[in-house]
Amino acid sequence: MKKVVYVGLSADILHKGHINILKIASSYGNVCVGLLTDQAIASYKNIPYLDYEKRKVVLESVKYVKRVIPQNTLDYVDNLKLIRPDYVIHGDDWKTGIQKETRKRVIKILKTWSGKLIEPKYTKNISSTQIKKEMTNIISSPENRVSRLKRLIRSNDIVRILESHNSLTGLIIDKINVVKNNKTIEFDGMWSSSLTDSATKGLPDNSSLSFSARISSINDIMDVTTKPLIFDADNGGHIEHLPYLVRSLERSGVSAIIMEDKVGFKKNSLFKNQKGSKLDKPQKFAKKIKKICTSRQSQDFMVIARVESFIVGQNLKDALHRAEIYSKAGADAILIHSKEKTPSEIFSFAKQFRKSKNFVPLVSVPSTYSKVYEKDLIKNGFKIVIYANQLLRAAYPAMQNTAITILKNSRALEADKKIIPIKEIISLIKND
Ligand code: SPV
Ligand code: MG
Repeated sequence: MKKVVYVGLSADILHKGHINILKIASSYGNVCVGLLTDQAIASYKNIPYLDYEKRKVVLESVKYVKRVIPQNTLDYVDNLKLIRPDYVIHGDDWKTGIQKETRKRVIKILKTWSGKLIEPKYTKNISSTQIKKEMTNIISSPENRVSRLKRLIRSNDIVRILESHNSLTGLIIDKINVVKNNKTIEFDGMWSSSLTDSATKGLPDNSSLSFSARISSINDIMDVTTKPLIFDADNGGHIEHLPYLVRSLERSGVSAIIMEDKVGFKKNSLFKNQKGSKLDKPQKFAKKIKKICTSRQSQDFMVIARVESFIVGQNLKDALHRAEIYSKAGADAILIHSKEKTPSEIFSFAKQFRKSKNFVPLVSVPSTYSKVYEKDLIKNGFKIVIYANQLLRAAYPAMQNTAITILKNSRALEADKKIIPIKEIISLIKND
């Protein structure tokens, strides 16, 4: 009988390095590929460009592969116990780094049935530059971008969103990452904030900036970025206009619309005085949600209902009542907003709402309760965290101080010390 060979792969961009491993593997016997699920990949880096099913189809058609099964964790042990392969094949690049422990566990479990680990030399210098360039085109295409937020919600413990008020901030969100505990951490997407988009244009956050101007800002951002974007639609405007707004948003590649249940003259929710802002009738607001659900082209385009009960001084009961109605109307997620200094009121909401059969993922905007850690949001059932205004709040005082420094010194030398050199700003935007 032919021997069984196990190969664990992510295979997002299938290249000659993979083919080399699979070819060697097939010379030992029948190859079973343990294909890492989106969730398994998200446990240590960003989710792959292509989802599990798409990657599976490609691998199944490779002649060296007999079958493909899901590997649900970075760890091989569960699958190995199931398959009991004679061989595991892996490139020799996992002896150090994040997969070092995984490798040790593979060797240990294989020993129990006298299986062997074979480690061919890792293929270096594959030209990934060209491949990545092509992939960027795929992932930044509107259809792919729209769907990406839902995929992130399914795969990640928490989806981390940061405010973007222009293309440069979009690029920061696209590119910045930090490595923490062997894990690459980055922002998953952008928030088009009514507050910061308006402020950037010198306007108050009272809907005086039209949706068409907002969409034009978004298009600038979309032109140069790849990550999903969530659109802050205030209260969505007139129900009759919503289908047109949704159409424009989808065409731009936006992944979700967030709509708040307030009526009357629009005021930013973080203002102490909410006089003049009233909550909409829940059933009336539910109709707006339904309208979006029926007018969207892609089922992956998400409608997120924003409950403003706590903002206007209403209680937990009112917030829960509304969340139930909005969820039944088709909301894909609920943003429970708060302007308290601690997350206690949103956590008590989450505790109750989690018991409901209409529970949908929760969204948090920790502007006033900024001390909350993401791990505590996760524990309490939150799936999306939106850092709603921090980049503008960082940029504005920096620019103001520079202007003051030049005025005070009647020259620019002193300001130079606190700002980046000209050559850095020139090379900031790569022209390749
Ligand atoms: C925004 O960023 O525009 C928001 C969040 O809607 S808040 O400012 O808290 O209302
Ligand atoms: Mg807003």
